[in-house]
Amino acid sequence: MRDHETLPYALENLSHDESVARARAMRDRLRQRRTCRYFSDESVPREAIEAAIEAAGTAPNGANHQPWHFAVIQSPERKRAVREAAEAEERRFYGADGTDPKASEEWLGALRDLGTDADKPFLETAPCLIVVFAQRKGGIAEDGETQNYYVTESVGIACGMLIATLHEAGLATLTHTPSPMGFLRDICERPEWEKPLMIVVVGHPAKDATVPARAVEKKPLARIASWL
Ligand code: IYR
Repeated sequence: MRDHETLPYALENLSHDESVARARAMRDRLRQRRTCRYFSDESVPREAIEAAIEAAGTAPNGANHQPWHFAVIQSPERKRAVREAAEAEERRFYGADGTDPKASEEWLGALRDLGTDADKPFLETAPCLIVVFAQRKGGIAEDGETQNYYVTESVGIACGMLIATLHEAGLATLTHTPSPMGFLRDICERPEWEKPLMIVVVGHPAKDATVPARAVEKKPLARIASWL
């Protein structure tokens, strides 16, 4: 019994051939995406960022509470503040502050051929940092009181759609997750019931940007899917 207001389910009806072609075309474009760790300072169009955030805002989510907020940082002062706080955490993570690393030997080993370290100059060089917040509470009214549901799952999916749309717009991205990252709440002036989930760094690759060879190796379909 549908006792709620409804609208017709509207979806383009494609032939099987067209469906396969569209899926493959999308796959092939997404295959071009590379996490970027070397950004230029070239600007990005604000309208592209806005559209990508609107795309992220269509993500499936718990009870349609849309439990996300995207804080777009462009000011050099706030970017510097993010960099300083993030690098302080990363120095503890890598043991670059002269103390024992917070990361295990195994974790540091897993990162070795990705070439990451505690220096995060891209947090200042890139034109735009999108700090993604998960609203633990707030409901649709964002009042900080009503319960939200499947918050991490919802915001994780939204981040995927954000990144895919930015890639489609020809922009390079990097997901960055300093830990802990509560400092982002203060820098972005967000309420205490919001939890920063990740920073999506957005811009253009530096002229001499490289990617680690290992990063382009993707597991084949047979290893990531099973048919039952
Ligand atoms: N947050 C650290 C470490 C790091 C962890 C993973 I897992 C990566 O895939 C990459 C980096 C850093 O940003 O350097």
